[in-house]
Amino acid sequence: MEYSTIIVQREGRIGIITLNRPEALNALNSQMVKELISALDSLNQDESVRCVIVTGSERAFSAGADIKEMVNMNSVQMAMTEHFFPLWDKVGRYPKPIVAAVSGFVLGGGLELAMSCDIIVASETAVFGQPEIDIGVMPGGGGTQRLTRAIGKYKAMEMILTGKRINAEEAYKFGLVNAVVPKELFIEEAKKIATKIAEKSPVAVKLAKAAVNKALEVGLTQGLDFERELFYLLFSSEDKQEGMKAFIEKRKPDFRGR
Ligand code: DAK
Repeated sequence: MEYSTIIVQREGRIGIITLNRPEALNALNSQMVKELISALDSLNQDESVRCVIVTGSERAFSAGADIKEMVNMNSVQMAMTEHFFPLWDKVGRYPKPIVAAVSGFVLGGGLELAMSCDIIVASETAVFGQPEIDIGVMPGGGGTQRLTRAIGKYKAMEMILTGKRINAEEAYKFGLVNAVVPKELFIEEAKKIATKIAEKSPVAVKLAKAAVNKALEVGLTQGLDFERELFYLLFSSEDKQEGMKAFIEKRKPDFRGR
């Protein structure tokens, strides 16, 4: 697929998707959503890619869904819109880890996209918000659920009901982001983390990610059962053999994803 609203690159074992609608602060329109889904599919199929970074520009990760595209849509048209739900679903259930590298505006659907990723690295200029209330709606891409799980009911309630934005430092304090770095470094920092993940066994990474996500969906007993099953499963991977042998032989493991 030819991309007009995103840029897709591969750097070693990392796939990098850059949102690229600077004139609209990377607002997510239907074209961008389609392209994101296609890019994620192709990076997932590419065995050489072990971790994905989703990023935007220094000024804006994304200012949310494209309001100009939604302004004349009624509820039936919105419900029939195929292009939004598949994106959250795709990112939320993506088998490979996704690091969001965010800077500037991270608002509405932009914040929901970042929160669907697994790790969030922020530039010191990042501002986070769910401002949908200001345009007469509410978060619809997972914001009420993911933000509440990330920062707790009271802070989430204030952000969602008043449209209050928080800065990167607050986001870090509240546990919404993994790291805050100078604006020149947010992509570099995300690459460092992605590179570390990409060196591990892709099988172990995939199952560990699934197990952590399970913790947000089920009770403790069911979560522990799920974890144990995946743990046993890893003992039939070649990567487990390689990892343990490499430790004993005092060398770096060569993980192949088998
Ligand atoms: N949509 C469309 N265009 C946008 C935009 C947006 N969300 N945000 C910014 N732009 C455009 C502006 O219209 C402007 O375009 P021109 O006027 O130059 O043509 C350009 O980007 C630059 O923006 P500003 O001139 O406003 O720049 P400022 O620095 O003054 O302000 C701002 C930046 C980010 C504070 C401001 O632009 C702003 O408040 N933007 C709107 C933020 C917002 O309300 N975001 C939430 C959108 S609603 C769904 C699931 C989820 C969603 C939808 C569906 N389903 C499951 C179906 C998500 C909904 C949302 O995200």
